[in-house]
Amino acid sequence: MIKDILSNSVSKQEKQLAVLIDPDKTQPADLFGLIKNANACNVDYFFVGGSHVQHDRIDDVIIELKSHSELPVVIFPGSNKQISKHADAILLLSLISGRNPEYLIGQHVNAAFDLRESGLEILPTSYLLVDGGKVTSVAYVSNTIPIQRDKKDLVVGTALAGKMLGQRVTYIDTGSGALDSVPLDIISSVKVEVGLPLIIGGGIRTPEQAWQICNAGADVVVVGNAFEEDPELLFDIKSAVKSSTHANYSNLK
Ligand code: 1GP
Repeated sequence: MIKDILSNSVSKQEKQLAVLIDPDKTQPADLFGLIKNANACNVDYFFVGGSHVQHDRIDDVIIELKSHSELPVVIFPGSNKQISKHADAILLLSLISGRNPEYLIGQHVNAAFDLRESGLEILPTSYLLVDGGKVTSVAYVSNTIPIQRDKKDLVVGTALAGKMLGQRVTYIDTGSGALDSVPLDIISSVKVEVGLPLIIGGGIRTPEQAWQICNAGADVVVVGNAFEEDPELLFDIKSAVKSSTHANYSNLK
């Protein structure tokens, strides 16, 4: 079960890396290179999903991943259409930083019977958007306003409320292609105050950034765009994530 892999890593303080694949943006030729590198450096998960993905594309991509890799595949859905029985699990996201009922409960109701049929492992997840310096697709499509970067207490309070409502994972995102990643003080406060497995994504492009984010308290770092542009970056980011308990990033060089 993915929840056991995740909680084992959290308890051992072993940080993890997820490679995000957006089926609408990743061409089949690029996918092959990504899978090859992900296998070679043994990343922890493939996350698959996006704000505009067509249902049949998500199936195709997950089948392709499963036929060339044994790494776990977790759906990171942009809508109730993004369900595939070929994946290992799904992050059942409730977009609790927003006030759009569609993304708090509406899509979930539409997906409920299909999810039950799929047999997928379900990971109930608080999903919070924090401003990353530009309007990203997820903010536009979900019609929600990300929380401002200087509103740390609001982020912590929202994540805490998610935990009290029974969510098992916290995912804080600035959105794919964001200019800035989630501020480090937000990451460390949410980790201390909420204590659930913490996933951080959006705008992560360098090993240094990934290292700092893990060191601040993230348990899983998600990278999408940067690997689409340069699949070789996977090796450096994976080793930064793995080594993130070192006191100083420069010690690694
Ligand atoms: C977005 O967290 C992901 O939802 C990843 O973002 O594509 O900017 O790496 P990037």
